[in-house]
Amino acid sequence: MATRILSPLAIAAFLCVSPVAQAQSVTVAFDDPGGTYSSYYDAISSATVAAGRQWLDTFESVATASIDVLIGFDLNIQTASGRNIAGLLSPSGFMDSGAGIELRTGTDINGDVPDAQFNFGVGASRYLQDELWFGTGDVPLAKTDGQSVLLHEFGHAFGFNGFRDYSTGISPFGDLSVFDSHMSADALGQWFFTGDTAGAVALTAGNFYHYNALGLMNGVSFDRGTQYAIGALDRAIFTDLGFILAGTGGGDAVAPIPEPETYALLMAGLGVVGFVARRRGERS
Ligand SMILES: [Ca+2]
Ligand SMILES: [Zn+2]
Repeated sequence: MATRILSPLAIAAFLCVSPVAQAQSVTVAFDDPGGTYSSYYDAISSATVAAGRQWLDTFESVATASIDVLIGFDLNIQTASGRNIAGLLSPSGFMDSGAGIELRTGTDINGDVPDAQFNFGVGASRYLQDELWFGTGDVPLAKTDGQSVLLHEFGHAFGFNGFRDYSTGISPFGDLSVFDSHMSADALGQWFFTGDTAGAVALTAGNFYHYNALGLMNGVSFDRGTQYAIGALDRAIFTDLGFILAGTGGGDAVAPIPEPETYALLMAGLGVVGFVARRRGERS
């Protein structure tokens, strides 16, 4: 398992005089035996750090937060996949994201093991090679913005994930993520995320760790030529998940009892995201 560690890319390397000035960071490592896709490392690293930084900047996050991402390349997926590596049961008994816990508290529940893993499809679809665009400035109309895809993946790693079966809505092993704990279905089988801040938000049928409204975490359409951002609805939902908006104060909150969680997502179709669980366990 050749995991090549690129030099950690500090995302906020403040040369601060403050005695508590430790740089938050997003680090990127590659699982790429033989370095087959090494020509993409720089572009992917920059985009991953930039995307992760947007999450760290949006919510109250501690100076010691270091979100460590492992990037892989998968011949068998059409687009991209991602998973959160570790979870922790919250005091209320719901599985909380290790990546989210580290953002908020600096506690790294799985030590040196990466906190999130994102894979890019490199097989027949040539998603990485032909579809994604990495760069700054305007996204070409015929391309999907790689940084936006990574921003979306971070959204799953930090909170849009859970264990419910897409067809039944039931968690097969009884585990519920924090996101799951906010979910309910109406009499017609439409699922909603409900929270004090976000209100009732319709989730995407068959793909319900996404919403139907326009925005970064929508499960309906991920448009080419578009740069996505963390929007008001995303901020509201994350507030309901226990995150605190940057600049509004707040403290740390952690919880005990580690337990593994995994999820995977698969985007299918041109300009359309369809996410499919690839592993037993947490879905996104
Ligand atoms: Ca870790
Ligand atoms: Zn998604």
